[in-house]
Order: sequence, then C-alpha cells, then structure tokens
Amino acid sequence: MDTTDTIAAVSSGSGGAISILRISGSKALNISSNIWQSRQRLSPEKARTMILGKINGGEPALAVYMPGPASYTGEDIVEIHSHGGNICARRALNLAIEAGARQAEPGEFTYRAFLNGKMDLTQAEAVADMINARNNSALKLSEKQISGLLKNKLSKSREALSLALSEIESRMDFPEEDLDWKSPEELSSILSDTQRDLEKLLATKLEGQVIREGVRVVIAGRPNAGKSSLLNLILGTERAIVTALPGTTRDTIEEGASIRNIPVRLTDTAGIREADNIIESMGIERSKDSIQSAEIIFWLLDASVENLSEEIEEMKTHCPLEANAIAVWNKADISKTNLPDTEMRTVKISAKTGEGLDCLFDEFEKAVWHNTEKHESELAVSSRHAALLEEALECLPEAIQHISQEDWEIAAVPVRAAINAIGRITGETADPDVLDQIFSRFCIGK
Ligand SMILES: Nc1nc2c(ncn2[C@@H]2O[C@H](COP(=O)(O)OP(=O)(O)OP(=O)(O)O)[C@@H](O)[C@H]2O)c(=O)[nH]1
Ligand SMILES: [Mg+2]
Repeated sequence: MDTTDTIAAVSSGSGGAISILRISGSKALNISSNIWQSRQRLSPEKARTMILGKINGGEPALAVYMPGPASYTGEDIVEIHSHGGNICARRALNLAIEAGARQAEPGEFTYRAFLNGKMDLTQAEAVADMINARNNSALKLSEKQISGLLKNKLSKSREALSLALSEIESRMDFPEEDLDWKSPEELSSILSDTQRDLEKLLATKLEGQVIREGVRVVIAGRPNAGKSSLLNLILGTERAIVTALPGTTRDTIEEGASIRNIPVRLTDTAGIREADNIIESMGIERSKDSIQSAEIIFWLLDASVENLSEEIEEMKTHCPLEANAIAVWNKADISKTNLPDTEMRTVKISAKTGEGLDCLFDEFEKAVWHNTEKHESELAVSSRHAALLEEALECLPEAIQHISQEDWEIAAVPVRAAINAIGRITGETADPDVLDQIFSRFCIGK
C-alpha cells in the first residue's frame, strides 16, 4: 500500500443530515481547492476554522483545513462537511478522485496516524473498539485505551526490560571488567516487578473479551418449556412465535441484546425431543450444535409438568457437564409443587409475568465472571494482547533463573523475546500481516 499519496473517503455513516468527506496527504489542500470554493480560501492562517462554501458551485458545504503534523493522521487533512446527505459526499469524493486523490482503504487514515507516530497499535485498535462499542462499558474502555493508558503501562515494562537487557549485555561484553553493575538480585527484582505488572494486565483478559466480543447465550430445553417466551421477554419484543403447541420453533433464532450492560448473542432453539419429521429433526440438530458452541446455556425446565425429575434428567442428558449452564425453572406462576434439586446453578422464573428475571440476570453475571468479583477495570486487554502478554510472561521466570546463575548469554535470550512480544502489542515490532489484519477490521473513512 502506498503511504505517501493523498487519500480520500466518506467518513460519515449513511443516513445522517451532514456527510463528511475526508482528504489526507500532501495534496489535500490542492485537491480541495479543485472541488470546493468559497470567497475565503483554506490556508494555514485559517487552519482549524470552518469556512462556508460550495462543492463546485453546487451544494453548500463547510470545509476545514487541519495542517500536519498536528492532525489525526499527522498529514495535511481537509474535511468537507456537506449538508446534503451521503449522495453529496459521494459526489465530492468522485470529484476528489478526479482531482488526484485515491479512495482510502478501510482504516487507512488511522493506519497513517500509526505510521506517523501519532498513536501506537493499542491506541489504533481502541479507535476501532470505540466505533464498534455496543455499550457504555465498551466505550469507556476504548476511551482509556485511546488516551494511552495501556500503551504507557507497556512502555514502562518494555523500558524496565530494556534496562535489564543492557546490563546483561554489558556483562557479556566486558566480563573481565568490574563496572558499576546492578547485582543479580537487583536485576531479578526488576524482572519480577515487570512480571507482576504484566500479570495484572493479563488478569483483565476475560473482561476485555466479554466487553469487546460479548457472550454467546443459548436458550435450550424441551419443547414448550417457554424458550421463545424468554427470548421475547429479554428482547422486549415479540421476536419469536410462541404457541401452546410443542415444537413451535423449528430453526435457531439469533439476536443481539444487552444483559446488565454485557453484550450478548442470544439464540433461541428448537425444543429437544424425538422428532417425528425431517424439518423438526434438522432444527433439533441445530439446537445441539448451538448448545455445543454456547458460552452460557439457559436450560429451561417446565415447572408446570407432572414429572419434574424427567425435566432434570433430560437436561443432564443434553447439557454437557462442563458447560457454563443455568437451570431455569420456568412457569413459576402456575407451578404448584416444590421443585426438586437440580444440583447446579438454578433459578425460578416466569417468562409470562417476568417474575424472577432479575435473579436469572444475577446468575448470568456470576456465570460470565466465573463467580469472581464483578469487573470494572480502567482497561482490559484484547485476546491479541493477552496472547502476546502470555508469550512475554513465559520468558521471565526463565530469565530470572539464568540471571541468578549469572549465565548472562543465556539470560539475554528470554529477555529479548519478552521485549519483542511487548513490542508486537504496541506495534513497534509488529509484522505487516498482523497490521493488515488489524486495520482491515476498520470501516472505510476511519
Ligand atoms: N403460565 C405460563 N405459561 C408460559 C410461560 N412461559 C411460556 N408459557 C406458555 O408456554 C407455551 C410454550 O411457550 P414457548 O415460549 O413457545 O415455548 P418454547 O420452549 O419456545 O417451545 P418450542 O418452540 O415448541 O420448543 C406457550 O403457550 C406460552 O404462552 C410462563 O412462564 N407461564
Ligand atoms: Mg420456541
């Protein structure tokens, strides 16, 4: 990808009243003068000031010039805000391309910001997180990460390790000389402090995953247990058909929702039984697949039936033992008897009246956080960060051991590897394929 030409893209989403064309690169000012006119010209004297003009004699549009390097990308940027919807911005984009700009790839503005040292990789990733944020927790996390919180913590660790490495290398290079070296104990303690800092970051892995990627919840159970009723209750709409006939839901139904500020993919499934026709049995196969891939299962038990222990037996047959499952006795409003023990996390609800839903959500939260405290960290690492943190952390005990034995050459190897792993998180040593993968997640125009 050329990183020196001038790029342009519509940066606003569709459907708004104002649409924004963004142009970045050394020819931004020149290109904008070909497509937008006003009595006042865009110039360094008028930097960061909105000026009213028109797109080539047509629609009114405000334009602003943000000279590099103090701009988002670090390059000259011109933004044209047209008051005519996306068609206007598209027309302006075509004019910009005719005038010499290239259509930007997804995430290319942010990629340039990264290349020009305006942000590190964790900050660039947080820009994508902010765009994709589905709730306030995700938004807050992305803001903290954009501000450089993770970057600074990692830089501190990287600096500490680099200091240790230079000491180790100096011992290797001048073994005979008695320089003012740190003792092996001092070096080990630098490394173990760093190890502790990185472990703290790694401990936020689950939170990062839950908030960024959400949780896959599957509602399963026997026919007529009230699965679709529960889906509708959680969504607050009549999304799935509910009837008194067992076997109403034939296919899986998937919807996005938020429970206690946690994004979830909710899947309603066909009730599991011996099917008497091909359509239903295909649906039941899908139910079983969904159960296998679920992170959390709400297994619905019908509390109004005669044989309650059969409900539990059926659950134990189909719900994997190791699954993170909640047994949900439904139809509490019409159940007369005491409910038998399921020997697992259990709640009692009525999908009809809404009774017990809060208890189900309490249990859901406990299941999400694996019974640990509710998480509300300032920052939470992504799966990519976590994998590299693990890689760095594997190296440190080995380094500490070799330092204590004063095996300097051998000790240097894991310290270098740990520095490299941290560098791949922040992008200092990331390889181009990884960068491509990260920036391709962005939308066009960011
Ligand atoms: N009284 C009462 N009836 C309920 C409750 N939940 C569901 N029902 C009724 O039970 C019947 C079946 O409900 P559904 O939500 O369709 O059950 P399902 O588990 O999705 O059934 P299948 O799709 O056939 O597997 C309907 O008549 C619902 O109105 C409840 O909490 N209380
Ligand atoms: Mg159903």
